[in-house]
Amino acid sequence: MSDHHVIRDAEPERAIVIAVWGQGVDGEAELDEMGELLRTAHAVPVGRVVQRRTNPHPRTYLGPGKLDEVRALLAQRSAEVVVCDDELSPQQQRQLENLLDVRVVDRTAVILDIFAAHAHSAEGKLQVELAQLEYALPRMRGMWKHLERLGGGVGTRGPGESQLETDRRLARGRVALLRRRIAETSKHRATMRKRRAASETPSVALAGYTNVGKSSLLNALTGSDVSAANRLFETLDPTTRAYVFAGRAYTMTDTVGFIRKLPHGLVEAFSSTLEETIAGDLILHVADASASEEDRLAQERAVETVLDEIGAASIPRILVLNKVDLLDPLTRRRLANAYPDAVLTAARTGDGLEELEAQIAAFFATRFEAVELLVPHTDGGALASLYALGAPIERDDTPDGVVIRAHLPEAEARRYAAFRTDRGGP
Ligand SMILES: Nc1nc2c(ncn2[C@@H]2O[C@H](COP(=O)(O)OP(=O)(O)OP(=O)(O)O)[C@@H](O)[C@H]2O)c(=O)[nH]1
Ligand SMILES: [Mg+2]
Repeated sequence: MSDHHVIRDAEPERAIVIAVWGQGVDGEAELDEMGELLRTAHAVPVGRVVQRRTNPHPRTYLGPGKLDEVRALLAQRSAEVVVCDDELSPQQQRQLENLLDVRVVDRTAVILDIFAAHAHSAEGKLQVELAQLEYALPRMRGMWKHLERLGGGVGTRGPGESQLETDRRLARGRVALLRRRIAETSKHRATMRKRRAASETPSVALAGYTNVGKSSLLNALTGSDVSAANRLFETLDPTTRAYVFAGRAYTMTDTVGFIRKLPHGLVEAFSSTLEETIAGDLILHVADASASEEDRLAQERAVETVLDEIGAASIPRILVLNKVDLLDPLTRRRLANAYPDAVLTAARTGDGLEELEAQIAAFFATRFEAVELLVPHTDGGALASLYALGAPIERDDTPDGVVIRAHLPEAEARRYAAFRTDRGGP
């Protein structure tokens, strides 16, 4: 698949970005984002060619006149690759490469490359490889062009063609293997999650567009040290942290960020991780308060689309507008007025974090009960399982037994009803 790769160790590659905008569409922000993607993939955008038309040209993406423009710009800017802001059909990509005589890469390939470079866990790597193979399969071709010519005649299969068939078969076999492996790891994770769910520790998931500050919020709230950087898709592997606030234990999960036109193959490959990590009790939808309104809304829509796709649409959520430290007071007040239910935060300065914690606590408040228990010394099992819940416990050893004060999830509180001293038994 090396012919789709943008990432190079040496000098960043110089790229001309091409895009098609429908009537009345302003894709400036999206093209800026493409620039960010390219920089993350160690390439530099050195020019752009945009065509206004209702739909991309079916065979060549851009029309013939615009292709001349691209050709001229390639030479003028000494660019060596053309990057398309949309996913190209295999035919479009092939045509463009033939007509322009340079490598042509589409948005999906760029995102796949970044994912490949940022995947650390074994499962993340498998998922990216799966998405890459699915993407490459219909695009496999051309490596044996010189042999293809030997085939020629009607009904004959040249050696080039049969080699391609072999390669495709190998790739399909690998796809099947990857799917099985991913299914196995995700089964294991599902077991872990069930264990967590059984403890009824409330779980909070961070979701949102890439680079909005999800990992920074996780770090600020839980005192962790998850990698946060001004790069797109810094986080790929989900991280779950235990977290105690106002005497209650929670888990908080940070996972991959979303982006407009997130390649479907990636969503599919990552769906098991996403479903399990996002399927918490509460989603914090984190958005960038410092983005323009239009941009932010487009980003929020992209996030909602993916949440929908992975079946998380019905999970309650709190909108968190992060990076408010970048706003002037007036804009900040306007935002607060426009989104009365949202929490304004700045992970960087700690601003608004208390308010966020209070909102999370309020959301779960109905699900917790303050209990006082007297557990007989003979009942070590009950004590052990109480501790296993992970909730902070106040403990007092008395001659009659162990006195416990804790906030327990309602279901757990019921389970220990027989030990309760703060109100009648069952
Ligand atoms: N000014 C400002 N910058 C912030 C804030 N929170 C995060 N950042 C910066 O935004 C960039 C992205 O932060 P991350 O926490 O990595 O964002 P993320 O949402 O986890 O990003 P991905 O993992 O790539 O999806 C980093 O450079 C952070 O330092 C904030 O409240 N204010
Ligand atoms: Mg992150």
